[in-house]
Amino acid sequence: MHVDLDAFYAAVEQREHPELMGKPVVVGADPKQGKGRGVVMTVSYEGRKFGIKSAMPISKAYRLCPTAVFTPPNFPLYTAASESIMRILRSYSDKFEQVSIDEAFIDVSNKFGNSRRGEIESFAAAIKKEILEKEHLSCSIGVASNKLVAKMASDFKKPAGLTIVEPGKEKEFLSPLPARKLIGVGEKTEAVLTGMGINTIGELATLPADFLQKEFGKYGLYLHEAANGIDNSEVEENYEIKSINRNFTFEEDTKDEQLIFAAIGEMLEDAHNALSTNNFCCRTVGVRVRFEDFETHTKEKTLNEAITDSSTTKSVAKKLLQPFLSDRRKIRQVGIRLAHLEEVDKKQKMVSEYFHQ
Ligand code: TTP
Ligand code: MG
Repeated sequence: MHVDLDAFYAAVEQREHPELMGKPVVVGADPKQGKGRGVVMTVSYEGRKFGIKSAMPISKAYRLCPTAVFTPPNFPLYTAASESIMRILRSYSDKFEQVSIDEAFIDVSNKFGNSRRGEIESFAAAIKKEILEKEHLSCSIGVASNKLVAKMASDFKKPAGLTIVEPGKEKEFLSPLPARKLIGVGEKTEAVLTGMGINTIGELATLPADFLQKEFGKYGLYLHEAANGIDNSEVEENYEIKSINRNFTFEEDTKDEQLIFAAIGEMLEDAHNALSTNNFCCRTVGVRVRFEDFETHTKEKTLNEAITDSSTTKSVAKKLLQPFLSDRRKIRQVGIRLAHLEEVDKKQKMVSEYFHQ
């Protein structure tokens, strides 16, 4: 199963600023009345109707729809949303692989038989519902017998789509799609293929493997297998820990500072436990506050020295929280983040291991 969020950055902006709902929203560089440089990172589905696309010059996007809302990216917000979504997805399977900020594979092969369409549909619906309820974001899901086809399937019907490719139907599904849609086929390959009279994945699939290998080398073999719907790669967990995050939603929205600090303190203790079991320390402490109206803010501080104790992170977190506590709104959810993780003094560890042999 491949899950990909819909118009991710733009959807987060719409969520944070409800007045942008239903409008063309372009996330990227400042268009400066059409004279700006830089590119479009993404655009809401409302903006796609005007022909605006990711990676397009921002000046062109402005020409296509000058009345669109143009906004610069707010990465901490996207990262926070991504992290909670990934935590949700991870809970649906033991085998999980995050591919980018807004997409992941989950291996569900042990959960269903071959043709339990109804079960798969309700499983996918449960995932969508949880992401919608907890994060107010929509995603598209593709299900297939392998990762490649699942990823192609999640892209097939967007936004909010669900596409199930039954085992044995992989080639049939891919065949009519344009060759450019195949994962790994970029503009250059597309041009070469067009030159050969190849426009669809189905046409590409008919070219012999050795011919493609001669033309493109090892990548040619990949093209042959991919076009034929073959992919034997496993869903692999990326074990590298980049940060530790915890969130807590209050039973009732609150302004009670003691309650808020207690929640933060508990999460920091928990995060420090996770750190010390892995013999890690951190340099960045972050807090995340979601107000009753769902507006979400993050604040971080990076220190020069490694932090190993929770009393330091607690006092940093307390300071970071102050401006949010004076807001007139109640708080719905608080979160913490420890990042810039480093292994605790490697040398020290080696010495102590040596003496304990
Ligand atoms: P995508 O999943 O490719 O795009 P998307 O989520 O905006 O839209 P879709 O509904 O088609 O999935 O990328 C995820 C995010 O990555 C996107 O919101 C912004 C960012 N991004 C860039 O910054 N530059 C790019 O060229 C692309 C393609 C994406
Ligand atoms: Mg996406």
